[in-house]
Amino acid sequence: MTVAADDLDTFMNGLKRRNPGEPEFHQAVQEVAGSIIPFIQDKPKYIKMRILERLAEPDRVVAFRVCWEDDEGNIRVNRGYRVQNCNAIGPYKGGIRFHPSVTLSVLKFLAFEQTFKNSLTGLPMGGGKGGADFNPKGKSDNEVMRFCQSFMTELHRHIGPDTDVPAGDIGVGAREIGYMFGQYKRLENQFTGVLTGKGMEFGGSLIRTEATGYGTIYMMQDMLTRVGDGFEGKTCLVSGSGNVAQYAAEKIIQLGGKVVTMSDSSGFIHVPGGIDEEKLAYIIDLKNVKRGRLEEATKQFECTYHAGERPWNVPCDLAFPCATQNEISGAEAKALIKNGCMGISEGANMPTVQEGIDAFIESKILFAPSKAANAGGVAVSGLEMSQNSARISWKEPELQQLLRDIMQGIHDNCVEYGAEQGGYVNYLKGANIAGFVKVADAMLAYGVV
Ligand code: NDP
Ligand code: 2IT
Repeated sequence: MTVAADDLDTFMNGLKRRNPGEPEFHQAVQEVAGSIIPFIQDKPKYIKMRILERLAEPDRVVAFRVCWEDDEGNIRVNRGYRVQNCNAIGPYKGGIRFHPSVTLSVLKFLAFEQTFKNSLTGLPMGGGKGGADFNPKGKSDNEVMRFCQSFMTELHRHIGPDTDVPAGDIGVGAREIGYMFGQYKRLENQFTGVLTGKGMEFGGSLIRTEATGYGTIYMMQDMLTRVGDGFEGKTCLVSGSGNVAQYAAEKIIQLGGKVVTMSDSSGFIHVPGGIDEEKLAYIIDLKNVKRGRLEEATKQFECTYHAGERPWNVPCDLAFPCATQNEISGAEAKALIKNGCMGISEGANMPTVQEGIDAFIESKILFAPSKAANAGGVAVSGLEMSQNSARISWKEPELQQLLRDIMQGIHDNCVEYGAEQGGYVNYLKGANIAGFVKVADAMLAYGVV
């Protein structure tokens, strides 16, 4: 074994011992440590100051009870969290997830990843993530409102515009941000930019809604351009049908690609002729307004529905996982490669298991890892924070250009740190190292804190 591989084993054994029963957190740290440990071998300042060990221990974890009353008068109890991973380069920043699968392990993985992602944007934001094991599906608006208010009644004392600025994630969209912002404002008697993803009437930013999905596609566009290719005529798989998937699909269509799948947690639709703007508008209305199931699309337009399945066995040129973590298994990654897929850009956080990532990198196809590919969302959140601080609103063309430039910057940064002999770019390595260096150097400046 090389020194680096030996060190990785020792490091991971210690991490697993200190954090038992947290498989998603172990997975996320291992993926980053696999790039960082070889990188710091000849940089004793990072080793001596235990930078990686410190980054893998959150600054703070808050866990709390969230009680609320449902429409039948039953008292319900959920668990809420905020994981504040690292504020070395700015206030903690990251989304809030409401989903029954939320655990401390999931939020620790997300807060850890967010630290590197936010650094990559070039904006002054630290890493955090929060959420609850609350299931918004099937709940009335009033139930969601009561839950959000109760959640914020505890969370408000841990956040603030210069302390920690949450936003949306799975199960948290414009409706939930509105309810939480209203409760924060009421409790603190302050109108500040404490959340991002707000409505336009109360300090939101244009294109925040579109930013994550668009950014994921821009990342692929930049990878394709680098190898002299483009989106025109490419068959694309998209998973998910929520915020990120919707705008990833929209941008693919605008760039001349063909989106042949979308999915939700029950199954996927296959549309061999492609999802056009009209079909996408139907899907957006179905998911955002009617809060229905994707299967209903079979009644609206020609498509096949595959219950309980994921789209990765459908032949394609490009794939965009935009639903959730670990949604591409090792076998599915290999099926994608075998069927001719030439590129993956991850809209969701950690959608590919480690075996799948290894297969993508080994086969040398284009692979943009989530912390680079989906950073457009938090980047525009950072721009929302700037606008709130200055009490101004930028216009759409300006914001579109800023998002485009930030994604290009992330791409180029990954190339700088991830270029290997023979012209192949390991974007995973590039993203991990580029994200690490800025945070690590700030931590060195602070000494032992
Ligand atoms: P939404 O809640 O808007 O949509 C989530 C989509 O994924 C839905 O189609 C949902 O299906 C599906 N999904 C959720 N959980 C599962 C699961 N366990 N198995 C299968 N499908 C599932 O969330 P977003 O679009 O905001 O987030 C999607 C991903 O993108 C997440 O990984 C998130 O962390 C990441 N992300 C989001 C950003 C943002 O700005 N919103 C920024 C960066 C990353 P169903 O309708 O059945 O629930
Ligand atoms: O995973 C993510 O980057 C997000 N959910 C968005 C975070 C944010 O603060 O906009």
